[in-house]
Amino acid sequence: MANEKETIPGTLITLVIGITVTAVSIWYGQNNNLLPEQVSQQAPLVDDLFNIMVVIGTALFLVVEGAIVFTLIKFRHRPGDETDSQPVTGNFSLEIFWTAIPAFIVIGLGIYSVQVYNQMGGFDTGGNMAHHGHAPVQVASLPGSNGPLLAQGGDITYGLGANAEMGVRPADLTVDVAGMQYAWIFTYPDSGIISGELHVPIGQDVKLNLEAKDVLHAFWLPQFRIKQDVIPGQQTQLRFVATKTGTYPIVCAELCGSYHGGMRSQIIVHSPEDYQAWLEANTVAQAPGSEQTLATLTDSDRLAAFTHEFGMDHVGPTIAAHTHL
Ligand SMILES: [Cu+2]
Repeated sequence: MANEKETIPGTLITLVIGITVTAVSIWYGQNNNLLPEQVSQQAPLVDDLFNIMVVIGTALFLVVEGAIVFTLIKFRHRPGDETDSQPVTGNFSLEIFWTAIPAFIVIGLGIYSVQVYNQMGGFDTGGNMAHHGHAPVQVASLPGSNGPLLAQGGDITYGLGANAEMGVRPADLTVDVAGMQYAWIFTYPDSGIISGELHVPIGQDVKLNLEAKDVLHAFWLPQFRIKQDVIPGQQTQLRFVATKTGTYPIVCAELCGSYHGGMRSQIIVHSPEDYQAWLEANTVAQAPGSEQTLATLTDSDRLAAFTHEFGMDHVGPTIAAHTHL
């Protein structure tokens, strides 16, 4: 007689909560706006992985925090209740359940992220070096391993390079990047241009060869979703295709000294015509005739242009001490 009042079955409530949590998590995963705009062909690969992690994170947050809030209200101390709570000694099935689910999530995310890394050319960085006059890299496998680990001949390149599809053709544009305390210097081997900013044409396959002059740095293009360590005496690589014209930040992402925070520059993505114009203007400016003027300058004078651009006039002499242009 006491149970005559009709109630909603617990399974139905669980089902509604499950659907709501899933829907909210998927919506937030697609609309989180936590990342800056996408400016490279590689960016969507990284963002899709990130958004899936946000979906899973949101669902976990809602379930865990929801359970805590529900428990706080439902099992709160009521006036006059001096009894002990129920002794709980464990629940084997529940423990299996909450161990297995995170294990599947972590393994799944691991496999997915390796796939993204592979698609961005992380496993085949040196695969296209033969196109640029270097000796072809012979890759050997270590006993017991099933992947290429060591390149014979001492030429090992790390970074994000050409994936299997891009690897068969050389990059459209190659730029050598030197990182030093506290500036980036970009050298264009094809035209001889030296610049404190990175200029690239839109839609072109760009390859960066990175190397540090002094200590460890990291070359980070947040809008392109690529980042690579820059190491003294060891070349690393990045390869990307820009998809949007504009000016975007270049950030050093490795604590490299007292002015690390000021080690910034810019990447300018041009339309093909604008890039051609920049190329011509700078090829003229740095033509052999002007070299004499350049040669009469001291290192500090030559670098003043760069340091001024970065708003770091105070570190000019430091940079000069580390540069051997
Ligand atoms: Cu740095």
